[in-house]
Amino acid sequence: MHTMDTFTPTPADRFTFGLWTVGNPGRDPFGPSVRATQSPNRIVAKLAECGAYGVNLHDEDLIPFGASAAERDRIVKEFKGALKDNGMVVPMATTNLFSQPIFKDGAFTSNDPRVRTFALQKTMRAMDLGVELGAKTYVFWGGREGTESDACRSPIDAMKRFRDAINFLCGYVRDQGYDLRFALEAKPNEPRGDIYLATTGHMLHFISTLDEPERVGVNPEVAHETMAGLSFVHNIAQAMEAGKLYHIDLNGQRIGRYDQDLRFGSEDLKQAFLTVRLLEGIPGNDPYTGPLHFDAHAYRTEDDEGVWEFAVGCMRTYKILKSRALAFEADPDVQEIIAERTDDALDALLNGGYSTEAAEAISAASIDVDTIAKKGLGYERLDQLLVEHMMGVRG
Ligand code: GCO
Ligand code: MN
Ligand code: MN
Repeated sequence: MHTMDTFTPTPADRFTFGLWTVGNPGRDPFGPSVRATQSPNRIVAKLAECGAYGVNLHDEDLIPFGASAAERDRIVKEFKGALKDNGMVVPMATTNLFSQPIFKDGAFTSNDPRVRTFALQKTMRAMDLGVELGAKTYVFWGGREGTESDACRSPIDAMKRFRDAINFLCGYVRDQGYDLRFALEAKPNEPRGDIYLATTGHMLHFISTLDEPERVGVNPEVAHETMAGLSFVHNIAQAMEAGKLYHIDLNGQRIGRYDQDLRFGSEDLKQAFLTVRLLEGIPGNDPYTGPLHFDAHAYRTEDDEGVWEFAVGCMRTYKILKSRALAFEADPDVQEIIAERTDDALDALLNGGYSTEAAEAISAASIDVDTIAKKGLGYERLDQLLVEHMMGVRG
């Protein structure tokens, strides 16, 4: 399909895809599937061929809803065989709490205790499955945890119910002795009119209210934060700084649209560049070292071949952006502009925390307001350098 070069993906790059991503048959609200349904075992083999490291799944991506215990065990056994034969791993698993009609008004936040019970039951079984396959991260995306008619429940009760569910499931993981962390994935809307805990920032605060906050982090998705009109880079930066970036969903999205889940880097290349730069720790921060998951799917125009072009494209673009970001950072012209201005006396004061003496010294400091205000910062040049590096005409 492709000739090998330095951007050819390899398992060492830690790229992963969901079974539901490359397995997406192109169904949308306006039309049916345009591609054949692929078996999970075929997806594993094809992803391995493309250079991916692992595959993630919802319970129902692998085990059909309502399957018998014997059927489940047979499927799991064969799937484990496919993973082994292809040298693939399952780093993350999750529960489908949105497809079955019982979840039409949410799962953990439903008004009906029977629905909430069923959601916990399904999630505990899905966790058992994920752990059996080797998953270390468990994602919670509240697909239908939201409303159209907001008078149906108090949004305050929804918060409490969601918290109760996550606390309960942390308890289950402890009780079972599972080595499993949770990653909460926010989305502002779709399929509900409004989904609770709409952004990564909301999730970060919610985590601080849990019984076991250390077990729980976030799984930000490019498309979701972009739908909310936010900077993905700023959102993941806050999560990274808080030590909470437990997983990531990379894809492409245009602002103001439905959840497009496009190939990584296919939209807003500059945001993708800055995302890779930060994840890789290129500006000097601690890098993200977890799996690099693409939660995206091929255009509906594509056949099977196009699906694998899409998968390889996500991974190649990540690697190309990484190499471009390294070149950008190494450019002396760039460094000259972003070099931090230092002042030993002021830095000592600013970094020393509050004291009566510091307050007096800061009050007494003489700052040349006019000179500072008059000087341009060179960010036009910086941004043009970024664009030129990104486009490969420099460095
Ligand atoms: C979406 C979501 C999902 C989740 C997945 C794992 O908008 O459909 O991004 O793809 O990531 O369900 O929780
Ligand atoms: Mn999405
Ligand atoms: Mn996602």
